[in-house]
Amino acid sequence: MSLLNSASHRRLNQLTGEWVLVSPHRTSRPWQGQVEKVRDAERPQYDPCCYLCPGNDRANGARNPPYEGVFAFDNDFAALTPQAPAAAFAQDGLLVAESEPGLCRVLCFSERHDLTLSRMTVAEIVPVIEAWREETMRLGALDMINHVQIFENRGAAMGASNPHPHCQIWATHSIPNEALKELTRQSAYLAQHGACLLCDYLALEEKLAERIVCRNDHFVALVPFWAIWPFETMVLATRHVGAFDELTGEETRALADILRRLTIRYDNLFETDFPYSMGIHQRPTDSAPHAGWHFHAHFYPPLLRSASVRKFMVGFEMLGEPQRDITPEAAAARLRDVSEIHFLDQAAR
Ligand code: H2U
Ligand code: ZN
Repeated sequence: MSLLNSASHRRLNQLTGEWVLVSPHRTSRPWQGQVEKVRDAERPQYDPCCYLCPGNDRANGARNPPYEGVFAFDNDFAALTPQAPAAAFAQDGLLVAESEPGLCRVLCFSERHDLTLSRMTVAEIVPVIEAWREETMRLGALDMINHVQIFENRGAAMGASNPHPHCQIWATHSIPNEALKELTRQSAYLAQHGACLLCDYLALEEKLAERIVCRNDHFVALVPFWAIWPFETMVLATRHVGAFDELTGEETRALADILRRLTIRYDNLFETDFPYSMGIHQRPTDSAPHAGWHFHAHFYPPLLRSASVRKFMVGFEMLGEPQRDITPEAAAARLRDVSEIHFLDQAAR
């Protein structure tokens, strides 16, 4: 028994500098809650009431074209507006605000209402990644934009308003909190060690092989040593790249492959449409070199024990710091153990 699998301990998140409390001994406590499998209703390929399906009207009156494949548009209810006046507000040094111009986009992955990344082929996911690259480059080139955040909320449990496969893109003037923490830590590591934090971390994880879920020639999916959510994962490029514009065609296909395989494993874990918030962290677009930035994605899924039992970030987590019971090593083993053939395809066999 080592510290890491027996007694309460804290682990340092090297990317953010924040700690997570791990309580491996609690996984043996009794559980009398629900454990049933829960599946969303079968979805049609086209839903006449869906505001993201081709040819349908959106909530503000615009109409989607009869698109096939990917389709991007300006969010009709954008959280950021480009016209925000350049102004700052401060009162007695305590009430501080600043303007935040930006743009919000919505990107549909497919015309098919019933698909998810886990049900799409590599050939179908590649255009999604190409659209992520184009959106990043176009938005990032704007003077007012210094950071582009791509994220997908999947499932009602994570606040997705619509099951049609889509993500959001928020381009902001400022570098938001999470990216700024990672930027600070990665830059400091480079200055101190003359090497990339995530290159070094990945090399260590590959040597230990304990937290790796799956990999291909260009990407690795692993449960980070400092994961907060029970089945949290990170997808890391094996080469030191900072953003989409540096990915080769082969790396783009490899990213599509790893996203597909990881999301299949997630769906298979509890035989459900596995909810998560997922996002890509790439180098800020403020035109500084940010040589320490290493391209990666995070998956934050809320589920803990079954399709219906989720983890809540409440109590100590809200007032103290995040806490987990199942260790990252045990979570990685669970994800490694499930098949890469989607359970719906297994049933069809
Ligand atoms: P989420 O499922 O992650 O909420 O993303 C859907 C986005 O789509 C959401 O931000 C936008 C919402 O503002 N939207 C439109 O832009 N037009 C619509 O007609 C409905 C929803
Ligand atoms: Zn739809």
